Amino acid sequence: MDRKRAALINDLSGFGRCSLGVCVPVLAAQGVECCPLPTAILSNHTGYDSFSFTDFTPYMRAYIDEWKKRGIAFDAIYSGFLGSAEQIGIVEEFFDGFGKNALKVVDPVMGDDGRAYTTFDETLQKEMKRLASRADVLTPNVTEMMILSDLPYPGRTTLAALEKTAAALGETYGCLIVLTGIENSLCPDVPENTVVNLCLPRGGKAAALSCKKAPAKFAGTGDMFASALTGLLLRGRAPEDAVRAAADFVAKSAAYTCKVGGDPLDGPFFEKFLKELIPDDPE
Ligand code: PXL
Repeated sequence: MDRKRAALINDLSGFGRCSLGVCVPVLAAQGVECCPLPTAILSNHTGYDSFSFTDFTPYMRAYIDEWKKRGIAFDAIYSGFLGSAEQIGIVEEFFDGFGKNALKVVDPVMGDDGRAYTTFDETLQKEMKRLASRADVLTPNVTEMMILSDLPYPGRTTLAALEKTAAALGETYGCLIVLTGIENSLCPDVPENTVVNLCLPRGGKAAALSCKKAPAKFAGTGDMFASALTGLLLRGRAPEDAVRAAADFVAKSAAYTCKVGGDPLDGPFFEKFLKELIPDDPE
């Protein structure tokens, strides 16, 4: 198997499947060597009513300098949850130092359901725009796409209108845009029990890819999706195919968790489905 190595810039939430707790197993299952660069260490993700939070910003540069000393090279750099403007700057420096031959995937984690996360003020939004402009692959949800596009969140809209905004963003940033999690509550042209992900390859044709919607909204699904997508793209899968397979992995995990009565806040039981991501490898 062709060996690939990825730097994963994200927080470590000890409980509640998300961020590094999801990225590492999902990429490792696909044969990718995972090198985590933590941005913060939390007891559990911020969706619970309390959590401990240790900001890792003061330690990140010394950590990265050791990687530089060792001359480590990466095939992919994937960034997720970032907590401060300084941290976004550190990721930009990381792209400068390690990004030359790496696929740069930015999941611009900033908000959901029309609201920016409380930690994400306007300064941070501006910084995130700069980082997003460096990406090869950008995986916003609708809220994040609107923030990146300086547009208000639509009450109701159509797939065609979202595609137009996503295409303009892809044009501005010169990258593959995967717009995630479009549902009927926002877009009446999406069927009730369906989630659509829009895949807009750079200079290519847009595709609206549907999968089954789980009856509950789970934490961590964005991280599961972006991690699976990064691995699939690294393995050479075409964007449309990679989006379909990543969405299928998330949808199956969520449906199973609903069936067995898991708490959506704890994230989908994806562990059972990791085997489906393992490549067929003759070696
Ligand atoms: O899944 C996104 C995410 C990542 N990291 C932390 C979070 C969240 C979403 O709530 O709280 C710490």
